Amino acid sequence: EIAEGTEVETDWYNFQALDIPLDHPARSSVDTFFVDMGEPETVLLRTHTSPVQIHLLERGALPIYAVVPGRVYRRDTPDATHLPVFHQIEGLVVDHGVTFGDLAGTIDTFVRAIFGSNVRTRLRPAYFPFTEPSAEFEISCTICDGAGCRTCALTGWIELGGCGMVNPAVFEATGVDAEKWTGFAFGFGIDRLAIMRHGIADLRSFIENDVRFLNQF
Ligand code: 2NM
Repeated sequence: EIAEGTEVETDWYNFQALDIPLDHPARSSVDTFFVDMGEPETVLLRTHTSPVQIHLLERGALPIYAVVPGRVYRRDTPDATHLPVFHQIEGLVVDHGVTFGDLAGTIDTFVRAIFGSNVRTRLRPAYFPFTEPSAEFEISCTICDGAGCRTCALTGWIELGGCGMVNPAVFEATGVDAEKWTGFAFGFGIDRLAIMRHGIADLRSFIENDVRFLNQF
């Protein structure tokens, strides 16, 4: 399923149901665009596409095999690597007996389809409130093939996104029985992916509407 939600969300779907604590930095007005709708609920422009997954889980139609592409908003000053409006794609699988191995295989398959079958992937331990365990996934550097260069800061690896096994707290918040179902989720920025895939120097090229840029695609 390709799931699309709305760009305006409530605090519950964007933060609370994802187990993001009240004092988490992502919640601050430094990072989030709030929409002034008055009481009773805090309304905002979604900062990630994860609230769409909360709606999918709440719907209760299991199993779930979904990708969620869409526009997201964060209060960043535009520069070569940041735009206040950008795009993510996230994936969510919930079924009986879903494992971390299924997650690793899915990411590996996806990355090879985008970048070619020579590209290698690896997972590094990380922390997200909504997954446990969590990892960042990296690909072997598409510029130097892992040897180490300026693009990958001599490491041979480039971070693409985050992933993990859905935190049982998220199942609990959405009414899914965590004793019966397990799941994984992953997410990353599409704009950054496109930049690497096509060797684009500056994210702002995407929104300047220069036909010399656009005609290349
Ligand atoms: C990420 C990284 C890790 C994620 C988790 C969920 C949900 F709702 F199922 F819990 N949605 N998306 C997730 C997990 C997203 O993006 C960096």
